[in-house]
Amino acid sequence: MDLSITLCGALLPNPLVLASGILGLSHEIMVRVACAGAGAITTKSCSLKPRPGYPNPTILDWGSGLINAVGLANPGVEVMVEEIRAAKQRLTPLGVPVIASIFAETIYDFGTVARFISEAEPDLIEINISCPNIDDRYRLMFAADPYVASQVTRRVKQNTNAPVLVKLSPNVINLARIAREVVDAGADGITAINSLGPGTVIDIETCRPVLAHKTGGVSGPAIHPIAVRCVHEICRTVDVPVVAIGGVTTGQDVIEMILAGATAVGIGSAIYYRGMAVFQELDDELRVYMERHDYGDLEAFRGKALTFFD
Ligand code: RRO
Repeated sequence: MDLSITLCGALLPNPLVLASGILGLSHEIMVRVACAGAGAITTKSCSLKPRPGYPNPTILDWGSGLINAVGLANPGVEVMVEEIRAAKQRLTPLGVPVIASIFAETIYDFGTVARFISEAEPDLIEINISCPNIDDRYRLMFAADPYVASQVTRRVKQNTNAPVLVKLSPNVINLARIAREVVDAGADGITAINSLGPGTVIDIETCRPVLAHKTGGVSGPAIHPIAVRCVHEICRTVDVPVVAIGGVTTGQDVIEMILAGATAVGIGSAIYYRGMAVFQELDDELRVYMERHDYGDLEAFRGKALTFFD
């Protein structure tokens, strides 16, 4: 049985990708995740300059999922270039690609970060235009506006030869149009979704919001059905590979994403719930399903649910 996939020219041994923001800052941890069975590793989003992020608490298990306001904490692109170089040295022989996630505060800076990070020769670049934790309440996410999202995509494409994934947000009313615009602007693939919200959790004893930043992005099992709907909407609209993320915790969740048309599936909060062994366990769960249905590879059932939404 063959679980390998090709994602925008990169060969992955299996479709289970470490999602951005989870464990992906140092090369040692990236190697650990790859050795645990991930098919590709996405780094935490990095920006032009280092960012300290928001004060603690930055993440909370609220019962049916997680909520976070990490605040794009990262050591800056210069340090991440070195981390990715070191990670690639170890991961390329294992056949596990590295996806460099980048973020910037302006359309122009997205191009600059893309140019710098390309020096590390990541297998793919993921453009994070969908973080729900941006500080200024009057500034929209780049992912909220089809024109702005396409301009960011164009700028990054002009500054790198690596294939580019654009990470979209569920917190929009025109997801299909945004997907179409970024693909028309040159996106080689789409990652969907970033966390939902922002939301908030209030401590009923102190009457205060629990997160220091007060609001944060919601992830985990509670958002999974929303993620599946977003992935299906994107897959029926555009003809590029989609990395599906959002509350994927079980083998059933992985299969749902592939039936909705996903090429690869991102794993994030499931590491918190099931530990690092989750990659191997999901791989096993996927194989059991494929054996039961007599599928030899993922292509045999990818997008099989799409026609039922017509
Ligand atoms: O760092 C964060 O607070 C963060 C980011 Br960059 C993102 O893309 N999504 C999220 O839920 N948190």
